[in-house]
Amino acid sequence: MNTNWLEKIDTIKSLEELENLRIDIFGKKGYLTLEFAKMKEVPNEEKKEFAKHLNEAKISLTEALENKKTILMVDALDKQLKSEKIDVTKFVANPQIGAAHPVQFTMDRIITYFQNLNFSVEDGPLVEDDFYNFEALNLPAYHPARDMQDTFYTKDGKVLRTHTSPVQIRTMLAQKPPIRMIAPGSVFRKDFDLTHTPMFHQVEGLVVAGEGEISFANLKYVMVEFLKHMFGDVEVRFRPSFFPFTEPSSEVDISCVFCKGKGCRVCSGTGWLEVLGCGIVDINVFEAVGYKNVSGYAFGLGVERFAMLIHKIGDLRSLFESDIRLLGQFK
Ligand code: 2U9
Repeated sequence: MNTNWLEKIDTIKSLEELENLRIDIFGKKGYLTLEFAKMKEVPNEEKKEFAKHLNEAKISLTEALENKKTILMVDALDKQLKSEKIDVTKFVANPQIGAAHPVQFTMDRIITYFQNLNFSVEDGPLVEDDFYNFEALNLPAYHPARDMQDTFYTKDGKVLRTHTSPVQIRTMLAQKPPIRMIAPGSVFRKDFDLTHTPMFHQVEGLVVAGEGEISFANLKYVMVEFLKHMFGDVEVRFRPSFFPFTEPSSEVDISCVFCKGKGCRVCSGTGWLEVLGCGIVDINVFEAVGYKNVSGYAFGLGVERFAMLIHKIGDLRSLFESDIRLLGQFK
């Protein structure tokens, strides 16, 4: 009978069949279970021989089942490996080539421009302390920009940075003037409509040198050259404005890239597009970081807006949809 079971194990072709056969032998009503149950009917003088015989059968059948299981599992793995084999050297006629996302492309162009002027590229945390994001930037408590409606606060009183300016504060605290830096990165504001997304990208810049060494003329020259680098042959104009961290401050427009300044839907008929803000760093900001006898300028811009004007993209939301039909156009 033992050899009979061993032969059966030998012919098994699948793990499922093998399991059924194991139950036929070792299960509740299996062959060996029933044989062991017969023990009590065996006369005492034969019991020893009977038990020895059954135990040997148990050992050899267990072993045979285990061996067969290993063989079948190795076979199955072998088959799987063969069916999933990939030829990594195979020539593919039409490979899909990726491209930089328009926001990344624009960001890189901006960063390269300032690196060539010897600006360092700095970064910092996205979750900030009130001091770096507001207080040190001349935005004291109860300033409207701190409103819960505009700013994402965490439960423990931190903020998702609303601009990259905290990086300039951290850099000033860690280094000594002269400083010539940009801070590119993502920022967060509670704003969601046709022209705003709750996360967007900024590049801000800061230059600090000794007292009387930095003038608005320096700022103006660098901004005009930068905008010509980004948008080609455009007119640039400065309008007086206000920011808490700069004084005097200015908003900067370029002649409309769509109508060349004639007036169209995009520029609301004005012929001008606002592209950045800038100014001479407010004395209160320098005081907050303990800088004395210095002068400096700063600027800030939204990268998505630049990307839309450079690539003539009409809808801000298309920059956030990862639609391959849009991305495919920027190879
Ligand atoms: C320090 C001192 C001054 C950064 C500046 C702007 C003007 C500005 C906006 C442009 C479009 C933000 O993305 S946007 O909405 N930014 O107009 N930013 S001056 O001034 C600083 C920053 C840091 C220590």
